[in-house]
Amino acid sequence: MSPSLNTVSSGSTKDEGGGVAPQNKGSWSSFLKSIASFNGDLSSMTAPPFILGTLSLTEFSAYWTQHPSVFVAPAAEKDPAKRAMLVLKWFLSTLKPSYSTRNDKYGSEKKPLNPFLGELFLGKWEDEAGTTELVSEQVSHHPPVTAYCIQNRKHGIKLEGYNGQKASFSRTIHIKQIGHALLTLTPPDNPSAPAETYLITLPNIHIEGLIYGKPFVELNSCTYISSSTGYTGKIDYSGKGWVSGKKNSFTATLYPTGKEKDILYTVDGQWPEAFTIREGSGKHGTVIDNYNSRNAPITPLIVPALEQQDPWEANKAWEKVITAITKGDMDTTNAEKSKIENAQREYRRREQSEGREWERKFFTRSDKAEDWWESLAKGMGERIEAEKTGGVWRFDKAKAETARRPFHEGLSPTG
Ligand code: HC3
Repeated sequence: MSPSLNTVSSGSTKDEGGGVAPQNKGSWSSFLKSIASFNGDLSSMTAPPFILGTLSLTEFSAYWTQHPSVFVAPAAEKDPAKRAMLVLKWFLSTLKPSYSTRNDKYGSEKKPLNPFLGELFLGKWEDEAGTTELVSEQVSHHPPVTAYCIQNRKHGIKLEGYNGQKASFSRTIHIKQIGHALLTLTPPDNPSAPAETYLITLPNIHIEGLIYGKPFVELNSCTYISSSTGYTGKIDYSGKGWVSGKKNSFTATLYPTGKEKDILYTVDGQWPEAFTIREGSGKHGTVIDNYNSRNAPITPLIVPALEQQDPWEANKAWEKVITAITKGDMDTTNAEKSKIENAQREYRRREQSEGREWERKFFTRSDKAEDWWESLAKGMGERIEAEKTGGVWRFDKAKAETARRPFHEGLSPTG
């Protein structure tokens, strides 16, 4: 049975001992040799059995909201600058769940399952923030792209986004994240005003500790959050250098867009541990919040029981593969994966010969981003690279209202 059925945080198989077990040392060095020339989609990275994870990338979308009350907090703040700061705080609080939950004690980051086109991951969180709903769908296979929408209707807040990854090797594995997230909220001081938006860029990643067989994620350079209310959050990531520095560190600043020197808030810390939010610039401003990433209460994601899941839902679709990986049974793992891959090839062949496309259940593609979206990106020196994600993927409310199980009647991921 999948270890990831009820909560995302209990998802991956952990190597509690840390490092590669003696019997796996040979296949680990073969893996390191094989990735030295690696370049491309994560799906083409072949990994030895003991580093195969049991979480699919569609499930990773849930890491955005392990703390629903932090997610909805901006919706209650009347001052726009403080609201932007709370959005920044929430984003920083998602870094530990996203990039180190699976890897808490020792470097043991595993290779996730590569979603197939049409794979769904649906769930919700219920807590003092009310109900927060999650929809995640694999919307493209070539290039691989996952889209998601997370919304809390009570607080009028919605996060939608899509992302793909491009991997390359140079001293270690580098992963470029392509895509964006967009947070939309209704300002509480003026509920009749148009919703405000925050465009969020995604950090690039490299893997540390490969040589020691203890892989963990480190984030690179910087990302931005640009708001329609005229504020920019800039997050600079850094790691442990040869001489100084601590792993998984960052410094973030919030300033009026275009005035990078007029810092309103500064945040610094280590994202898997803790961070401090101060007023103004540098280390001397008044502390207004200390956030402890380790103790922050996690609300478990509720996903339907396996028997109630549709064949296109991740846990159901990957059930046999997950069981086989958990048992270390590689023959069955490969046989069950092949069933999915072969059926997917057949679906694509048929669609091509019939001149139609796979039907996405919750998201719709457009060829380019709307102008206001491009202009938020431009303010951060970025561009919406629609050509790299098979288009721009937006949550489609009309589709979502009619989508229900069985999602693709008569069809299953294995054909
Ligand atoms: C790089 C990564 C796969 C991609 C994961 C992404 C970028 C997926 C989208 C989420 O929103 C955020 C996210 C978090 C973690 C990222 C994974 C960490 C490790 C994994 C590599 C492919 C694993 C490499 C295998 C090994 C054995 C070297 O660790």
